[in-house]
Amino acid sequence: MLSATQIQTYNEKGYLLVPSLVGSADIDEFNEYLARWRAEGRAAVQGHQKDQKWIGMAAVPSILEIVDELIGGEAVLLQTMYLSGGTQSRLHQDEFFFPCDKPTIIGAWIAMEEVGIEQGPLHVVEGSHTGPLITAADLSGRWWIDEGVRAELSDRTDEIADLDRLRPLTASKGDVIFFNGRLIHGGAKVLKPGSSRLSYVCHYHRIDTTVDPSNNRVDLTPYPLR
Ligand SMILES: O=C(O)CCC(=O)C(=O)O
Repeated sequence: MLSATQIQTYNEKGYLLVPSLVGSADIDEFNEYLARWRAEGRAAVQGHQKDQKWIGMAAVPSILEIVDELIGGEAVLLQTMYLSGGTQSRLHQDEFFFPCDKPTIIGAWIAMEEVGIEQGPLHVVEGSHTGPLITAADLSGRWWIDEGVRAELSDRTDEIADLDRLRPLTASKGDVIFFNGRLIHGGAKVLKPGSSRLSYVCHYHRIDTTVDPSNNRVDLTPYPLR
């Protein structure tokens, strides 16, 4: 259970790092499993739709309990990604990709090893979840078909982001960063090219929420975890 201060931090800043939620041995086992997965050339996204290990890590009780608490009800799993290096992805809001009828999207970013500043950690614009949301209607086409539209999304996001509040979130192995689906975030610059940066990112929403799948190229069928 979270403390009142932790809940207040999440509500005000749009994110919360909770230390040591996943045990080191469980992480090592998952990393080894994913190393084999990737060696077989399998895509490291949406693995939970076909694989029990992916589901197990997304449903670690200590994580799920906090997700439920922060979104105010039972969570279902929407999207998963295993990242092996810094993404340097431009600033964005996850709710752009997962438009929903209730703003209950939440990410859980699990540090699968020590992640320092050189590896290009997750970075977030503190408090930006309370600002405007960019939607597909603001853009001139489909982001996954046209690179130019993706750039347009990033440019618009840069315009609304208060970069004075951009925070790199370094983390220790087993820490989990929970972040609001409207929070502006991305991958910080990798200062040591080629360095490993293992993380497993799960996106959930509350069970009573409907996500419009038409703004995404992957299957977004919600996966019940209980
Ligand atoms: O880990 C990162 O670098 C970015 C992750 C991200 O954009 C996300 O989880 O939505």
